[in-house]
Amino acid sequence: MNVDVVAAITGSCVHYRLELLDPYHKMSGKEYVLFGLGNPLLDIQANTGTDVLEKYGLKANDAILAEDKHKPIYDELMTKYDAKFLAGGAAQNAMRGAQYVLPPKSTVYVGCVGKDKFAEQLHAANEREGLRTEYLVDESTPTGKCGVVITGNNRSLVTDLAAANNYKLEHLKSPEIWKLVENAEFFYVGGFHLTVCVDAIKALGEHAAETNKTFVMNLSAPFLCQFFKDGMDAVTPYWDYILGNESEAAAWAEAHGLETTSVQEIAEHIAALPKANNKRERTVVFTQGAESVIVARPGKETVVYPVPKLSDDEIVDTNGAGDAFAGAFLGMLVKGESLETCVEAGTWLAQLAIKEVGPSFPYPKHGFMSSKAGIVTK
Ligand code: 26A
Ligand code: 26A
Repeated sequence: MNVDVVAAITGSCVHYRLELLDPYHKMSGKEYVLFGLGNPLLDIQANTGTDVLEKYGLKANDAILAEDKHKPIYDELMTKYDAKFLAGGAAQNAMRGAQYVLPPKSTVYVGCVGKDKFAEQLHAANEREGLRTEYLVDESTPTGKCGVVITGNNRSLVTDLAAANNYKLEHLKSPEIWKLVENAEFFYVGGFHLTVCVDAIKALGEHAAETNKTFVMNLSAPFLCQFFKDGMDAVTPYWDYILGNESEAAAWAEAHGLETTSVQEIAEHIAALPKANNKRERTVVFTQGAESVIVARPGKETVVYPVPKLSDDEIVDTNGAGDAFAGAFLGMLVKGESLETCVEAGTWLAQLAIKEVGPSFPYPKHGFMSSKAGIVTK
């Protein structure tokens, strides 16, 4: 049957028909519509016993910057635990995730790497998955790395930023890169970048607010709310969407003297904070691992989205689950889908990533089938 006839019969198929004719109809096929900024890192990931956590004083589920006492962990993971080398960096993972659900040439990512084999591996992963890479290259510093200690369903991240720490506003403002910024309609910045270059985050936030584009950030890790609070507060007015998880929400509340541990109340509080661009309301999205996803918007009732159960034997590891959620959420946002579909796709891709080793997605690609709107990606 002709798709137009199907559409005429049932209104719910109108959406499906548009997707078939032009899967990118809401952005009219514009290229590189989503621009990302973050810390490009190579993950050195191994399954270990809890003894490694104890030895290095790590929590089972956390992300920290490596101090000198942590530095031997990378060699230890490689020599004692048969570690795998995987493309990582939280925002970079999310951008690959967004590209997973978007048409080719939708995403572009910047950050700083060295001139070495690790950088080549990151570049190759991005190219394979269709994420355009525009790295600043610091030839005198090695590419950053993240030790990923997997114990059961937990992951502990220990990061030596190295070159990733040397990202500069000048790179973002260079004519070639700024042209990409001006072309983009959506921006995604990892909260982790607050440790590197707040000025670059501000420049993107200001541009988005002035031109009424969409600016999305992720809280990324509890320590950022604690130790990088000033930088975070300085960019908070730019947040159109802020993503995070339950432990980051709790850390935000503690750092801001909020006397509640309710993830919903914290989300509602953040949603109501002042904004730079009042043409867009803020949306706060907090994931909670296996528990429901909480979405708050000012003046609206908070929505709680259930998360399908995963059995233990389906879980390979949870490294990159939150990034995958952010990635598909962003992808659907770019496609102009409803908030409900954004959350549903986020959950779907997070659970696909959980079934892969590290922050990776299955290939050949799986298509996302929204429960409400028919097939959204192929
Ligand atoms: C500044 N820090 C600590 C970091 C990171 C980071 N990405 C950027 N900056 N610490 C860990 N990651 C990445 O988080 C992903 C999982 O969400 C890891 O590389 C890992 O792939
Ligand atoms: C750890 N367990 C049992 C989990 C999950 C999970 N979904 C089911 N079981 N841990 C994480 N997720 C998914 O990843 C997103 C980001 O953490 C959820 O969809 C969660 O919102």
